[in-house]
Amino acid sequence: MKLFNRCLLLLLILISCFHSPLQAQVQSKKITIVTLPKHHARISYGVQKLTFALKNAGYLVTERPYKGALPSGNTIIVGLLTDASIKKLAGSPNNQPGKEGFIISDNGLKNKLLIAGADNSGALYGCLELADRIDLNKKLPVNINLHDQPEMVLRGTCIGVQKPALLPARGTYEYSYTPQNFPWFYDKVLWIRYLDSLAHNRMNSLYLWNGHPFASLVRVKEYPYAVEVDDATFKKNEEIYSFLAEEADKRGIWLIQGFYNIIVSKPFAEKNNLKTQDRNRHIVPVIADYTRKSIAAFVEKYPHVGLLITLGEAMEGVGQDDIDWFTQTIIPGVKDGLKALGRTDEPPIVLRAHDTDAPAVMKYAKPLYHNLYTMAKYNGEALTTYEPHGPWADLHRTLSNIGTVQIENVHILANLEPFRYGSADFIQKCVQAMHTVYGANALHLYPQASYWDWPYTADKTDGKRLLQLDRDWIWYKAWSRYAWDSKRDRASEINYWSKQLADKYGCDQAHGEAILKAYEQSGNISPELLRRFGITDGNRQTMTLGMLMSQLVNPEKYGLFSLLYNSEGPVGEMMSEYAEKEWKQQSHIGETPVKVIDSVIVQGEKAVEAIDEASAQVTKDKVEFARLKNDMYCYNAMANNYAYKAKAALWVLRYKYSDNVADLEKALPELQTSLDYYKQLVKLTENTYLYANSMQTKQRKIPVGGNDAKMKTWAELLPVYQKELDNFKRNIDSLKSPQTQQKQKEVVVLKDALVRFENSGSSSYQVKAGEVVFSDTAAAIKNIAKELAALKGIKLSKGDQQKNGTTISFKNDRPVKVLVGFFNSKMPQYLPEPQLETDASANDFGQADIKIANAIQIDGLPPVNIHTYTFKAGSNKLTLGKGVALILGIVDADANVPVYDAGLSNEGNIKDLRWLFN
Ligand code: GTR
Repeated sequence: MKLFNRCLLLLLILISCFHSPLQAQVQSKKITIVTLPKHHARISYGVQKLTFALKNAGYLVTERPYKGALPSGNTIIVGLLTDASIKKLAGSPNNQPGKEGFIISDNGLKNKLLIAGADNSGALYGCLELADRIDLNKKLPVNINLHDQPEMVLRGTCIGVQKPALLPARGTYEYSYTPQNFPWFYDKVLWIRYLDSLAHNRMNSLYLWNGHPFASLVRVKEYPYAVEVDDATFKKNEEIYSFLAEEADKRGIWLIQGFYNIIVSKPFAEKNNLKTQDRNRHIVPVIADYTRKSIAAFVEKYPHVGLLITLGEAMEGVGQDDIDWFTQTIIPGVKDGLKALGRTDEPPIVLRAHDTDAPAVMKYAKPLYHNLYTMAKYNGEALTTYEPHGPWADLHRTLSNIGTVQIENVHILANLEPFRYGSADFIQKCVQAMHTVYGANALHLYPQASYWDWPYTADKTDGKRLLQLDRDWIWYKAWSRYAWDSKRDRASEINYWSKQLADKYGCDQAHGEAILKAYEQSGNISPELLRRFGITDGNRQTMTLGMLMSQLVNPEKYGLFSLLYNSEGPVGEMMSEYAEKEWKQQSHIGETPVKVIDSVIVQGEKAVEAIDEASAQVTKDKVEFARLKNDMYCYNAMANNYAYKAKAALWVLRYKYSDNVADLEKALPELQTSLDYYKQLVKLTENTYLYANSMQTKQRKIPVGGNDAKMKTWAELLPVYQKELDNFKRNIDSLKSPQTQQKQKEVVVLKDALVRFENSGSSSYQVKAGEVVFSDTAAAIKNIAKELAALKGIKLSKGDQQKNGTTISFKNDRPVKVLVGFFNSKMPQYLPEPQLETDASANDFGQADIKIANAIQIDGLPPVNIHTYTFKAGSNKLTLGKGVALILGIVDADANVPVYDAGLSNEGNIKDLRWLFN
């Protein structure tokens, strides 16, 4: 008992010793947040976040409305500069913050701190800024007088309401909003997490991408049958969409719905006997009426949601139709909606410069509507450079100069998928280039990887799949940080990011900096590789899966996308140019392939070194760190795989001039080394990744076709690369020994299939030298690839093709392929070859690739490349857009149309080296 009493006494003494300071501490940590009555939901949201941060730092927080006087204790006042009482407290700041700006100041305010926003978003950002500072230092800042505002006016991300594969019997981008298609779309908790993260990054816009969202979201009185979801889903959609728009608005985020033209819903198409989308369709009145009314209904129902318009892909190419559609259907649709609401303000409309002549469209649209924005892809569908130039930069500048705001679209990152990317340095320089080179002032950001698979990443995990939102935090954070302010000083940025990384992985600042270094070294690898060796900036190429030798030595045979080289990198040389100059002993210009070979090898090594250095010090989030580390090893293996392959390719390109087999022999060990690195990549990814690319349709072509979600892992591709090496060895051997020299391959002579033509008036001609190819000109064949010489072509009028396009109707009992000759020229009179970068349907008939290149020589005309269009048995129609092309015959679908270069061109023969690897 005595002992108990003694203990109790001791305890009481101890308590009393600590009591007074503790009480004092609590006292000084009491704080009141005062807000003006009837404030906007954004301010409530900001105050809520601020309260949370204060409480976390140990403050006792109370909130109360302003009633004429301020409390005597520690107080934070949150309001708008437009309010007289707030303005008074702010004094008369000489630099009043602009749109979305704020002041945080305790200047001359004793125990008061003021957060004054230029507008509701500004007040929100002021609260978030203060909350961040409290989080960092665990206390309220003192002697603060901060004025800030964002540099870019729109800062947004996008989410694809789309899937990795097409739905049965549906076209590209055709996904209705249903819980079956998109379970995540109905997950409110996930939305809140995502919106919170956007707000935390000070993003103010969120774009939803879909082909035709209207039939999932609105009913049009005149077209009730167009809705393509059942009643229960429709209700759910209304509910979740309103929730999303409202929650976004609370966070200062403007929701924007994207759509493609001209796509209609399936029930609408069926009822009106139309296709849901048709690249070659002109404007049809009933579709125009339906679309206009759908847009009006949408604007009426969701007046605070903006619209993002793609005037292309599913609409007859660039031209008057685009202008008419925008000015006579879309803008009037928005205006109808506003009129029905009695509104006179104009919600913003964003016009994408994709597959359309945006400057021309804007010229006609501007007088009709005032709140217009433009948007164009920053580096195509990839991340390649912060030194853009050339014609693509010209387009951006033209759009910026219109006087409306130009938004930079960091589109699908086809060369970054699926590895982690977080080079703050590269990203900052890109945002700077957006301003200085392009004259733009807004950002639209795609997910770093797995766009088509939102919300998941490609990581293979034991349990739950990772979310992009979590995994790619640094991607979102870096772009939005520089969208807010691109001019931040580099030395402080290194500190900032090192601290972020040190906190995330529980290591000291120095090791945080090592992690940053790994990100930044690896961050140059994919951009450099694609811009120097790639075929395209489009997502038809998955760069991390590697490239075939034939693609490196003859990229022009794979639909080389010239913008990649003339715009989307620093000035430099392609491999073929480099090889030619070397052979001719001419001097080189700018970034050469050899420079990139050397630089990616070094960067791969440094990235691995840096991540290894950090490795031992990591104490937090170890599993994620291990994944990041593995990615650095992947970057290194990929860099070397490409570098050694490019070295091999340069020897092969030299052989083009030297005809010396010794050059090919020098390529062999380089190719072997490249394959060894690829095998490393297979090992590193086998258990860590589900796929390399999230678009898993036949639209994927490079390195090989991605039909039916195949060929999407490194392991699947390995046999292909092994085979190209074996073939190369064999072909070198056969070149070396004349006895075993390749036998001249038998020439396949293609034969006409049995087909009944239903076009009236068209005549045929024998496809051979001397024959005239058009009904209205004298142009005649001079030389023709031997395979084609037995076919009958269809003689068409060149003039008519230019004016109206080409349609061939026929009946066939067995599947067939139509051989179409495209003139290899960018001149507007010629029909452009199928191009997946601007037309996602460009491989619907298997027509994307060139089969026989330079197949026909006609005096005065460009060389002709043959593509084939496959049709099932039945009544068929081949529809081509406006422009001159040749229909060279129809053969059985299983006929073997060889893939090669016949070299028949008025400019002389072009050497094709692809056979070396076949
Ligand atoms: C296409 C690309 C699509 C889509 C489209 C666009 O060429 O393949 O995935 O991104 O461009 O820009 O809308």
